[in-house]
Amino acid sequence: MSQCGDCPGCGPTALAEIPAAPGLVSAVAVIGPPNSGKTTLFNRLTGLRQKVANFPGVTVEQHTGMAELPDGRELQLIDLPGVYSLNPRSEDEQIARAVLTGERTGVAKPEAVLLVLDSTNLNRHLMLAAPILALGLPTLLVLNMADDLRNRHGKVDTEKLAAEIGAPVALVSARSGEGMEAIWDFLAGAMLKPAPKQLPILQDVPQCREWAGKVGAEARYRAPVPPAWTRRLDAMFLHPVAGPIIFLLVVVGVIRTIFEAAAPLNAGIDWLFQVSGNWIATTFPPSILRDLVADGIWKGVGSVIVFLPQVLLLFLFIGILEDSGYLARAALIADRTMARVGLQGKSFIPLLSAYGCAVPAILATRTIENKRDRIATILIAPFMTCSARLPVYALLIAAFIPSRPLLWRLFTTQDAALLGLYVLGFLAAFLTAWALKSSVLKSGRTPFLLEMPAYRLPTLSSLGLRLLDRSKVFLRRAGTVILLVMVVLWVAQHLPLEHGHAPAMEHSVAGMAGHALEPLIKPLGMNWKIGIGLITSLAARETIIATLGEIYGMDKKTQRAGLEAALRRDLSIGGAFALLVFFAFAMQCFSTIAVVRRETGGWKWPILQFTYMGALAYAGAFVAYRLF
Ligand SMILES: Nc1nc2c(ncn2[C@@H]2O[C@H](COP(=O)(O)OP(=O)(O)OP(=O)(O)O)[C@@H](O)[C@H]2O)c(=O)[nH]1
Ligand SMILES: [Mg+2]
Repeated sequence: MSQCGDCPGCGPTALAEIPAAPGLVSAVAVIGPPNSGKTTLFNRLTGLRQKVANFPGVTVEQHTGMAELPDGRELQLIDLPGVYSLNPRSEDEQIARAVLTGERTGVAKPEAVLLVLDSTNLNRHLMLAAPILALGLPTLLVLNMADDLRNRHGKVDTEKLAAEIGAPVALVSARSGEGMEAIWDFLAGAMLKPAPKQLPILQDVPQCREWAGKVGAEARYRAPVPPAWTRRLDAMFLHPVAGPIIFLLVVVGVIRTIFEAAAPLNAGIDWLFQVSGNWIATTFPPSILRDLVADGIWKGVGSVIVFLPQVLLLFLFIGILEDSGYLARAALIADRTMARVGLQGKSFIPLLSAYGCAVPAILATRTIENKRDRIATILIAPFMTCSARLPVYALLIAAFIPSRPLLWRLFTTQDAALLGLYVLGFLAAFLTAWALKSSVLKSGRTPFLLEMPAYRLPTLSSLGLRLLDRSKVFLRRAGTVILLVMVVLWVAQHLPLEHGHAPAMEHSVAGMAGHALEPLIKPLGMNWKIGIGLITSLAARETIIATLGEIYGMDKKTQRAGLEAALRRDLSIGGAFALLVFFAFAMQCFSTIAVVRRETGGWKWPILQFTYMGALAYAGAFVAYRLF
């Protein structure tokens, strides 16, 4: 007589219930291969907004959030980095495994698992099911991207699959919300469980692959055919000659648009700040507070906020590249160039995201398995032109470089200058990488494996949410760090009081600090006012704009001239170039220093990096001043 429980033919026998830990909220892990839609699902279940993008390796750290069940109970969900197996190689995979096994400090050991697989790539993704099911936790197999599977004429029999693996299966689309009821049922412990199944013990990858193929076949899985245009696009983007040319054209197009399209918006915001600043100055009775707000804060912070359109346009382009699936293709063609300096294609994705901000880029290096490659990538990431440099570049270029058409009007001199600064940062990064990788950080070459995501049309809502998030980050910086620096600066400009009045700027505390720095920066063509800006820009790069805005705003001689004109009066063209080069190279960012310390586990690398970048910035600025 057969054991009833072992027979898959008997149908559902029990509920897939998550054991309730006494007094604690149960924790459920969301795990799966990279880019299978785990974070999309996590966001939908928790209502949070963790980063989602269309390339593998977006999540590099666990994130937790609460999901409220229909009966009011709460569950903790843990979104994890993607893994192909439970034999971790890179740091992000190690984190995923440590959370699953309860070894990660500060994170509850999960009592159940949502295993998220991409249903359009099931043959490969099912390989992960064996080791996860072997953990023995209640598991729901979530076959995600149901919409894609259907649209591309693939299919799968979920009941047969459930019987084959002895765990419940749900076919869902995390993006559209289709099929989510099954997941809520599972979380609420109301989902029927198929008969348990004795799974084979699989020792190695070939065995796992064979098992996955067999299970897929039993479940009548038919993989969707990739659409013809996918192949055509790949042939173009991955072409050894056309690929890099297309990439360059994309970059040039992005830079041009940032400069040209943002200008009218900048002017609009500038006007708003001027009108409102005048209103404050004329409406309120004269007082120290009014002066602080009108001259100090409004002019300073306003001169930074003016550049919001540029920064948003940049993030819009990064968003389109990431969501469309093009980024992974660019990484593949970059692999060859990267190999020349001893780095691997995997470093490309963090480096590209450093064009937004170095902090998430340094976190993203966790996907790089080779430790030395990872350190080298961390060390060069802050050379990439981050969005905080963009306002500084835009201001100085607009002030010092007249706009003239170049190359049959495809380009202007201002676009070329901005592109040149991006190239300068890039060259510094690559030469540094080459020097590091051929000396202290030498290592063998790791094969570059990156699963190509499907091409997807970026949705308006996802792009809109990204821009909203970026605007918040930008405005928060302006409203906290920069505002605080402005207040301190304003006070420093008013002390020490002379006969009860603020001293002349030169004799104020701020002026004295600038003067103290002047001998050091005079060889770079910069005066003490720029010196004050350099000091404050240590907190955050764009603070220099606010500082100069405030300094010139309070200076009776330059007050009416506007920031650009005031700068032209104070800096020679050589000095302006020196300042641009200084900003291209220097590591003026506390957050980056802190994150490098955390990720490299000590002070050695961040101190080395800060000193090296500072020395290069000084030398580069010196040369630029002499040349122009
Ligand atoms: N068509 C379709 N796309 C989806 C679905 N779920 C997620 N995506 C897309 O798949 C891509 C990857 O989504 P993520 O949620 O970032 O994937 P992830 O598994 O968290 O990826 P990593 O953190 O890199 O491991 C994004 O472009 C999503 O918009 C879905 O149900 N249907
Ligand atoms: Mg993710």
